[in-house]
Amino acid sequence: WRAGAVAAVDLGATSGRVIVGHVDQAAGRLELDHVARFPNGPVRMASGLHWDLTGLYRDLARGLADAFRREPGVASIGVDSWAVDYGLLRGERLLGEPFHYRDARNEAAVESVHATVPFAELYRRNGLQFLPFNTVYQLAAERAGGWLDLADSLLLVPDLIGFQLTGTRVAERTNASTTGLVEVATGEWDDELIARLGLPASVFAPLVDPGTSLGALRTDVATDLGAPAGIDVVAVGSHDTASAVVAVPMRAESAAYISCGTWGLVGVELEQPVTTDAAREANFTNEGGVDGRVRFLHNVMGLWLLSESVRWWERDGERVELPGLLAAAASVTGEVAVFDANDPRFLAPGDLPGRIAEWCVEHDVPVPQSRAEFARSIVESLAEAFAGAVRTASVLSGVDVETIHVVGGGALNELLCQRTADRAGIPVLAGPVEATAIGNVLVQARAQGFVDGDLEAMRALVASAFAPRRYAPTTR
Ligand code: LFR
Repeated sequence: WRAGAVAAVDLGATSGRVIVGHVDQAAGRLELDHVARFPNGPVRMASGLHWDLTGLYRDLARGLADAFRREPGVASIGVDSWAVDYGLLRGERLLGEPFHYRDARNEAAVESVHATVPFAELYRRNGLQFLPFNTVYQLAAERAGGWLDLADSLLLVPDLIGFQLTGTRVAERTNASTTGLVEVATGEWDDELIARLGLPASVFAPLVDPGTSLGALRTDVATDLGAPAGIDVVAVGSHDTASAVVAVPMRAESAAYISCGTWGLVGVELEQPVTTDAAREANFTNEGGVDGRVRFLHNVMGLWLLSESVRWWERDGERVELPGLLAAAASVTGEVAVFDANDPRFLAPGDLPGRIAEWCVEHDVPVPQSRAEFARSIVESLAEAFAGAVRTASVLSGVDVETIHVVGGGALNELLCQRTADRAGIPVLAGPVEATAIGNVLVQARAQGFVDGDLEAMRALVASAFAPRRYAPTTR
């Protein structure tokens, strides 16, 4: 097979990036060229919390133009992002900026959905953990507001960007699996559920698997980007977590993974879903993975707890540098509060340190007294939640976990990796940091014929190109 280059657009909830991946499987080579990085986050408007999709599109388009300048040989483009959020369109026109999943509008919608279809039945059908922002609840809110009457199509964020680039409308399957409207047993839209919830079936696009071509860039877009005519846009594992799991250099039969960015997604990879009562009660999800694998995992609040605390401390213009904060956290001696990192009170933006303090008072544990203590308390609480979720994933799935892989930005957080190893009593292998972009690159590279083989072959390439860092458990 040939060597080649592809461009990955990876949009996270706090930042987006464009990365060119150079792949030469025969030589065991996989290199990333970081072309562009831009901030992302919620924008509060009169109607609620939104994404600045237009701004993101401008930034990623600039990044792609840079990518083609730097590497004219880029063969294709793939886009991944966070899950569940979508744009509504009428014709080619977007009906407003997409809502941010942290918007508060879903509370009433959850009740109305569960009144029609009780959660236990939903779980049997879609296999998804309860998260108040799953698309199914957001759509109940849209319906109540009359917005679905105006729309003729709905596209999840990466599909929406793929549509801007190519004019083709699809629903990539890994991300569609997070809507709550795809049957876990078949991977197809659940038409009966869609009808029972009073949603218009016609707005949903045809499902496609990762690796499917959406076709070439529209000619006007190719001109804007300075891209050669005929550049292909490929549907990757467009849910960022699906792409990240592709690039976990693991042996799935004996490993757990933690994809740690804004969220900490903790689980195992399975061939078949687990939708038992115990899995439902533990709030474990069965999301669609690349090559038909199942991502059996639980959402833990993740680095959001740190980043949103820092944002709060910086609200008056002061700068709080993360490396300094984490170094101070590492040197805190003595016990700090371990709070429940899964508590839904931590979901919304705003005064997170205040809410952590409130949790501690309610549970009669000492409130952290300094920023360093808050940061340490967050790290310990995340590590504890991670270790707990690994244990639960193992019990529910029967996977005997010998190694925990931490990928994503969290792999750079030494204190978090070490404390996760300590609290789990299992070694942690950290890296790659850019797992999501790597998974995006690999699925495109395979579609272009630059990479051959199954997930295991792709993971072997990742393991040879990015040596993980090992944290052995210590008792403390
Ligand atoms: C991670 C992620 C999670 C999803 C959450 C919200 O970036 O995609 O997998 O549950 O964001 O979409």
